[in-house]
Amino acid sequence: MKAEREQEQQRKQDQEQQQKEQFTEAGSIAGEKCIVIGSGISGIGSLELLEYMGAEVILYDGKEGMTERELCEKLPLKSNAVCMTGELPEKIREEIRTVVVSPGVPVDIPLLKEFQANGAEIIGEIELGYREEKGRVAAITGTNGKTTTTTLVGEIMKAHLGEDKVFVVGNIGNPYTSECLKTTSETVTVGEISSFQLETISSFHPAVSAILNITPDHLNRHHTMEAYAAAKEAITRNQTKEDICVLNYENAYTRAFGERCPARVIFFSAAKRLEEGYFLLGDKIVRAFGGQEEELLDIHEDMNLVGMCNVENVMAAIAVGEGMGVPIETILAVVREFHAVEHRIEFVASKGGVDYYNDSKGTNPDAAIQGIRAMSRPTVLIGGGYDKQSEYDEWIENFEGKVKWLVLIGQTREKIAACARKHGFERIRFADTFEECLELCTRLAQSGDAVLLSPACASWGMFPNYEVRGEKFKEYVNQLPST
Ligand code: UMA
Repeated sequence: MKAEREQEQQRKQDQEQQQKEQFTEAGSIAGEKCIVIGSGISGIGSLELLEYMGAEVILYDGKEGMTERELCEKLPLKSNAVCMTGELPEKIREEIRTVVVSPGVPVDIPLLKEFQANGAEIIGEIELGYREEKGRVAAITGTNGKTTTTTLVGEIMKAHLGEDKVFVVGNIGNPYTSECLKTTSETVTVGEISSFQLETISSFHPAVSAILNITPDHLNRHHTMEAYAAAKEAITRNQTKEDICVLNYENAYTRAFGERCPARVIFFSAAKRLEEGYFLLGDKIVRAFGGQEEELLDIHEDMNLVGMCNVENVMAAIAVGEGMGVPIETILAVVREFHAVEHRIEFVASKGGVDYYNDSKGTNPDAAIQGIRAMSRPTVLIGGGYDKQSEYDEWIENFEGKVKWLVLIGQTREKIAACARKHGFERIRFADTFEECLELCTRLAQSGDAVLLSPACASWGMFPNYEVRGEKFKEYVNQLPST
């Protein structure tokens, strides 16, 4: 059994090395024709790295109506890349050997299938960055909590190694390809890795991974929960028992995955006293190992974050930190100082006795459930946005008399309203613009209430991303009179 495991481990290491060498060996990518699909931040990061490595790069964007000229305007100053939009010439579709695809591009589109059929390798920006990685990697995925946990792990690693030895990359908004060349054998990269990004990895191999939870999201892209869960589980694909995977015991998917996870599993639980792992007991976060229990933190006295979701994020971050070899005292000191990540149940201001919270990152029903659960006052809730084909029943069931008014915006507003009415919730208002919505919330809220932007939907369609939506909310709140 042990010999088999060692063999398997060796096989994975050899494969990984081979894939890395394909890129780093002198001349392997130099002069090769590559195509980067998508001209967002991952596309531009990939393009810069490929050009640095000597590849001939085509930048392609499939956005309808985009001209080659518009695309060229996105090129970095020193780039020699060729820009292409619309139908690609057959010659290009046949001769390209490496395709670097942006996370927002579905992997099953005909263009990618054709490249694949012609023998090209399809990789994502994370895989491309990882092939130049020289240090250790901690990688965090999950439907919700990724950004908070990744940021906290980043802070923990910086406290341990120093600011300049840690890179925080990935879905958090910082492309891996922009940092990977700075890595050394002494650095650590902490990655927030989305399911989209995990669909296009092959050799990516974190020393410590975490899957915080898996609940319905992005089903328009992954089609089934099984496919979505499989994408998340791929974070452990190249891990062995020498590595660690941190999993949530209270999530059915991640608990079941613990049985077949290739890495050593460390569980955390907000509900159950575990024999081994991290768990919540009363108000204390406790660590149990080797038959010994140790109280680590009081969730009220030692944490500045609100909501049970954040207790889970903190437990996961402690587990990842310890897995990466950081002393517990360092970890706990960082947790005590850590404040909410922007746009995640972020307290903005109190105006006229009303507390305003920005949870713009509540982009799916499960994340928004955490938002509403964290409120302790009657709440005017802002919901709605881009349709990811989510179901809203569970979110609405969690209103539990706390939501006074639901103000709806965006593409999903009718669907959410219908669902709310089905659950007997009638206090619904519609707004056509975000400005109208914000003014309406201020009129509906009374002193002692909260206004919460936690829309259960992505921002696309009304905003370029959830950050802009959150910024607009904060700008509006900050200009309100204090009394
Ligand atoms: N495009 C095509 N063809 C398509 C779809 C898109 O050419 O079929 C083009 C678009 O026209 C556009 C470009 O692709 O020019 C956009 O690429 P992208 O959507 O991958 O955006 P990036 O700017 O590269 O940002 C991506 C992540 N975006 C998505 O996954 C949608 C960012 O996560 C991430 O921060 C960034 O890479 C760096 O890693 C954002 C996100 O919304 C925050 N993530 C989702 C989430 O958190 O729920 C997964």
